[in-house]
Amino acid sequence: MSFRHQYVIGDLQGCYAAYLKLLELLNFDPAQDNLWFAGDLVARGEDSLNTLRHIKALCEQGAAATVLGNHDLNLIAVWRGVAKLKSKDKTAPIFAADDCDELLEWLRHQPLLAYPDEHTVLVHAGIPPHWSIDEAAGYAQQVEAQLQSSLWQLDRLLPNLYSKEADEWHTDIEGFTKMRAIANYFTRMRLSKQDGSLEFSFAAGLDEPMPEGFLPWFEWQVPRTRKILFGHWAALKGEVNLPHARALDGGCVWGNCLLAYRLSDGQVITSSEQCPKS
Ligand SMILES: [Mn+2]
Repeated sequence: MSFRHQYVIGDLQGCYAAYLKLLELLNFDPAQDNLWFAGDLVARGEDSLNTLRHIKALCEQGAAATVLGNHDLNLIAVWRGVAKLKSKDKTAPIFAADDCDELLEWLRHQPLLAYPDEHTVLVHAGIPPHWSIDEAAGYAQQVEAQLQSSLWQLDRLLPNLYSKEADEWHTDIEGFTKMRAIANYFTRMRLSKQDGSLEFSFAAGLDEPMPEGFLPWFEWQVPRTRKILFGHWAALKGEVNLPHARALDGGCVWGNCLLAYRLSDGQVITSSEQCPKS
């Protein structure tokens, strides 16, 4: 199927009004156009429930696709009783809704990595410097298989996806440690070393001092066969635009904007609609 336009949209975080405004700006038509989402569909914005419902419906009619972010994984963990609902996340209405189970069943079947077209790859946080894109796709599938498995298997996986300290990646890493390391690269990474070591405390902008030995993951010089489109790092405000990496989280939920990257020409369309304060 060929689309009129395809756009990759950065972190929505439940900013439903800003999302609808962006669709209006794009003149989005689900019969002709296609959307890709960089994950973190839900959390701090004013209406995560309707954001999730809207995107699920679009995906089911073949007009959209998404990858999972850290807030999406957290929503699944809260659903399964593995994580506590954080008060700053405005996601309680999802768990009170009649269609909660349908929404979460759908969400856990979404991938960690997707190919919007032959030139790009989409992930929530990034791809570490010590993995090729093909290797990354293989690792993504290993975690996706467990997320999409039986609820019994899902409930074994979820508590193991969390730890304060980042795990070291090595060739014989296995089991849940490996699953957690993979999920951390795809959904939480900002700074890394060239060997893939991670640092989770830094979330500031690029002009702030960084811990010794670490760089933003996309600054390690690695030949890439596709441009990596990513969200997650709101402090970048979508301003990182390298030949091999493009930031798309405009920090909408923090009072900035929502970004849509047009796949055909790389143009970025910005919606500055402010989120209602809740
Ligand atoms: Mn995130």
